[in-house]
Amino acid sequence: MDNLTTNKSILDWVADRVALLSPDKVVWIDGSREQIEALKAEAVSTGEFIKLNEEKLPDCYLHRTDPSDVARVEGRTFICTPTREETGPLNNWMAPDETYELLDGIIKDSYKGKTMYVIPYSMGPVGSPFSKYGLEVTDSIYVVCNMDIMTRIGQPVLDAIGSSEDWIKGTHASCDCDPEKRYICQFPQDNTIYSVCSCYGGNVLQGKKCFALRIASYLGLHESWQAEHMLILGLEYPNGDIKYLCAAFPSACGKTNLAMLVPPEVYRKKGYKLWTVGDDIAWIRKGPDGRMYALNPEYGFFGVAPGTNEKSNPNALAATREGTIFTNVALNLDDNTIWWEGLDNAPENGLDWQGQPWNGKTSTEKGAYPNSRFTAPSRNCPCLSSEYENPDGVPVEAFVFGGRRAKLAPLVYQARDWNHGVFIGSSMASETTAAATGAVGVVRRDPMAMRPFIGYDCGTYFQHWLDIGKTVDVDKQPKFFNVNWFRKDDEGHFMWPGFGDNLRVLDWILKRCAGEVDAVETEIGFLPKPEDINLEGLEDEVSMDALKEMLSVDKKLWAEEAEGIEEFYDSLGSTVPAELKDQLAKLKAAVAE
Ligand code: GTP
Ligand code: SPV
Ligand code: MN
Repeated sequence: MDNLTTNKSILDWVADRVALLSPDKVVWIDGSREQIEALKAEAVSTGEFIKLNEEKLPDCYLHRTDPSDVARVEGRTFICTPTREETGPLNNWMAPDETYELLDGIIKDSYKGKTMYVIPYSMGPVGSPFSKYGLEVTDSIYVVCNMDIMTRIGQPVLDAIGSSEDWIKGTHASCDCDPEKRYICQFPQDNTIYSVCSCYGGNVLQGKKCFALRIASYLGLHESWQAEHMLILGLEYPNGDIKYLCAAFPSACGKTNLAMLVPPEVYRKKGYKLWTVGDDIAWIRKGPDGRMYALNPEYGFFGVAPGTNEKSNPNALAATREGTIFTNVALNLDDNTIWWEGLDNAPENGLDWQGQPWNGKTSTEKGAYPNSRFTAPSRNCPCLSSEYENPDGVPVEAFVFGGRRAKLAPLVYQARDWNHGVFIGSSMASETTAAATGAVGVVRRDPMAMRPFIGYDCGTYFQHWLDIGKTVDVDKQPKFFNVNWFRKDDEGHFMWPGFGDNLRVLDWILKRCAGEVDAVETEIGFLPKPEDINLEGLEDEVSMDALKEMLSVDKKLWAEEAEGIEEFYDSLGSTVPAELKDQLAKLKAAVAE
């Protein structure tokens, strides 16, 4: 096939990749449907994809990854900068030259007998002032087809790059998928990414975490913008006004669900509507009017499958009914459809996520892996915002942080100002989930839900947040909030119904932004008056007493929390901004008995 570009930097790099990887053949991904269809057919013929029931799930496929390769590997993810200090203490570090040598040694000639696919992709609509471009070479059709859903790919991207040398160089090599040789490496100074010995989404769909967060956060630091692990949603009021907010929750803590929620009936009847702009990543910058604007650089949803159902998230489910790739879910052999925990009617005649015979009625084993995922095109989402492709993004009223905290964190509270908001984000903690390898349910600090994704030093990242605030007029600054849907009672039950009912909290948040409701000032920030959270239609599920408990501040627990934050800041070293230490001192003084 002919090259699709005359860009010398691209052609030289591709030639260099060919020399290193020794593929039998090079295929440029042009973005045509015919090419993608042919690749899917090829993947079906080799067993890499299982074609699902065309009537029930048109153009949908199942893929299983190696059982050792089912989540992001934070322990094997590296930021490779000339000095250790640049990466900060939260990131793993290796020196660039040694790393290239190590990785090139592992992947040398590993494409022998295979095809090298060259994927030009854009993060953000092609041509938007926010957008950035990259190329990923891969030996995996699964990666090509996922990138096709998750990003804008092909000839228009090469045309937009033109003769520029400003694009991200990405190398993916599946090799033998050996976990001991698995490396996910970002080289921010070189605009370079390597994903080696893995085929799991977050490790190898480089547009997502590697580029749109790790590399992009580094670019944002130097270009005065932000790349955040945030959903973007719009709430439409009965009068037609739409207000947008961004929310950062750690992996598998509810971004996709919040971004697509169905308003409770009492709101729907009044004419409230919710619109999805993004479910995982936001690129944020100041607009010409001085307000902050957010854009979703992705083109699809790589969502957690288990728990997604008609009740919890009908919009996500609808998004997966066509053109979707399912990874590590169970297969229903009776009708060749898929299944995961949280759906009704577990198949009796099924295969589990590893392809073993599995009876969903009798088995005590899980059918789907807890971090099984769907890759669904955004256009399928029934509540996709009309502003989704707006090249300028949407104006942001609020930044919302949140995590899984069984105790302590109230349902919602508001920061006093920008710097206090940055303090709240910087000190977030959450229970770990199956989205990354390692123990599940352990509380750890996860600042701004970015712990695994900051492409440089954490203290410097906090400073960047503070610096951005200084560039925005106070009356145009988004307001900061913290939410917690995961508070548990003494019996271990969630106290808040969550999902669609979270709109009740968003309603309060946006009312605060509009100055339409007052609040109670406490030691930790502004809390709602319990009567200002609309419980209409929810009276049977949440009592006023329970709500009051979810909106209370336990000073003793907060004093312990402040100790934990101090320990965390100490572990981050000298770059933690003095402003945030002052915020911590204020909290400590306020909650001291
Ligand atoms: P990543 O894609 O890993 O970044 O995850 P995410 O933040 O998009 O999380 P997602 O919305 O996929 O939710 C993850 C899990 O949390 C699912 O099992 C959901 O069912 C559950 N969940 C989401 N929202 C809520 C909620 O409001 N309450 C409760 N109890 N669980 C929720
Ligand atoms: C996350 O883990 O935050 C995800 C899934 O969104 S992954 O793409 O694997 O990072
Ligand atoms: Mn995520």
